Amino acid sequence: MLKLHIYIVAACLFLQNAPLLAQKNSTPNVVIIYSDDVGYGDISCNGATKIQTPHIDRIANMGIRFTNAYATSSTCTPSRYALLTGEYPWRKEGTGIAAGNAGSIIDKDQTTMGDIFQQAGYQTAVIGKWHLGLGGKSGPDWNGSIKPGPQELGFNYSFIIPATPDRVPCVYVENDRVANLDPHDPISVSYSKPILDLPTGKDHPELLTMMYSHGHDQTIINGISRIGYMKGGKSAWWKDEWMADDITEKAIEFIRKNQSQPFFLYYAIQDIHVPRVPNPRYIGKSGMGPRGDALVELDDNTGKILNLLDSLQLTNNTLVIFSSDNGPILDDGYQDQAVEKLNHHMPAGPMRGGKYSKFEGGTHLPFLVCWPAVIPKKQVSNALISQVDLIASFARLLQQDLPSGAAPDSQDMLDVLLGRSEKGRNNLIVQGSGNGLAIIKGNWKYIGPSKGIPLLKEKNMETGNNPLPQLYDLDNDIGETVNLATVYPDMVRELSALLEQVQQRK
Ligand code: NG6
Ligand code: CA
Repeated sequence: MLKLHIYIVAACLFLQNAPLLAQKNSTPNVVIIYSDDVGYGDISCNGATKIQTPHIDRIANMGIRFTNAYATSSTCTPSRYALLTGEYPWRKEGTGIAAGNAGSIIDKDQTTMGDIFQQAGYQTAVIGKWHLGLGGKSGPDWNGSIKPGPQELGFNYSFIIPATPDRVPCVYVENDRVANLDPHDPISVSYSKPILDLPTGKDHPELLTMMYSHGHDQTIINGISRIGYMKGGKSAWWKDEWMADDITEKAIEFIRKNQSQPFFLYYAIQDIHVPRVPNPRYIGKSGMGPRGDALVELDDNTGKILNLLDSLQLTNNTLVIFSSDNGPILDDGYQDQAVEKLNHHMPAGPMRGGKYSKFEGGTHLPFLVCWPAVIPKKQVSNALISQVDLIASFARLLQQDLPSGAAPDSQDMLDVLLGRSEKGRNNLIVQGSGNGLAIIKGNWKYIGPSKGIPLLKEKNMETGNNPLPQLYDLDNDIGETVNLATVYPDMVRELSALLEQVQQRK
């Protein structure tokens, strides 16, 4: 009798808690750790041996390591556009690498990933690199209220680098204002003509603490010359060596503040984009110069976020994703010894090309997912998946409808993300620099003919552009060494037709 009672009480408790459990399992906290210019081979769980990334690897150990995951593009702005909107960036004009004073690239009426989380009752934040333009068509008013910005695009809170660490203005924007701006020292920014107040790298190389290798010879801020000209705003200038700390601190604050309700954090740390200026704590840690040291910094900051989730007992019900916006590059414009100190490390793993490239190195990236309450540990998934799919997948997880026409290229890959299925996308389009696109289907990759230059000489980077069609068998040749286009003309025809068809479809 007593036993029966216990069963009944237990059953009642279970039933009472069932909706809660179900609800909990559909409203995890979500943290996207979106690193910058980190290649597939840059993390030790993907095979790096010259560098160790134990904290990043923890995510793989707690969940799934994807071997076949992609960004849509091999540069930042288009990849971030796709991540947040679920639309292939080449469908929209103006999604190339954005200048530091570009107007907002995402329209206010587009549905973003932030919107989906907000609709589901989450607190949302973007903290780190934005690089999707700010303000109206003519760009932001740096000395006033900067709108539209992340707050108009689904984020309750934002603390951002407007563009890139190598582009002016070198200030953070917190919500709609430049942080720490002294109104008596207003900011002006120009990407066309020099503003004469501050010296440039071109005219005053003797003032530089890090010499440029190509481009990056305009206004000098903190001893580093940048892309673009600026003056004023001195009290608001970031300190490059504290940038990762500043971003991580704000992320920690946001998580702490929202620990008792569902939150979505898009943590877009600037590492390991140029200029690579890790905090002095990390200097010399990798033996590979600033690029390797910035990787150690990235890993350490990832650890800080994971440790915080542990200490707040949020790990179990937080879905964490680690990825990168585009593939790796060694010399991206500063003389920081990335080439000289590489020590046989392979940033893109076995893949050809990197940042700016249509070859695999450009878009085939680290992608790790954990959510301990739901996803079993230590899995490897070979499913074809793209960052563009996250918004539709989250919409299903959160049981939110996407408005019609929103996120047109995003496919619901929730089961793949949660390790319940290996059935990834049927096909995926990837974009490099230069015209033309590439499509991946099964083991085949077709790169359409392109007039773009085949080699970025000063960066020593192959773009994958070729006036002839290219076809690679990724199962047997992930390094894209043998062009099989003339051997399998039918496959070339099929994939170029499919590429065309997806391009036409809206
Ligand atoms: C390029 C910059 C490069 C980097 C890139 C954007 C030059 C010569 N090169 O134009 O250094 O800033 O833009 O990188 O200016 S991304 O990761 O944000 O796409
Ligand atoms: Ca990038």
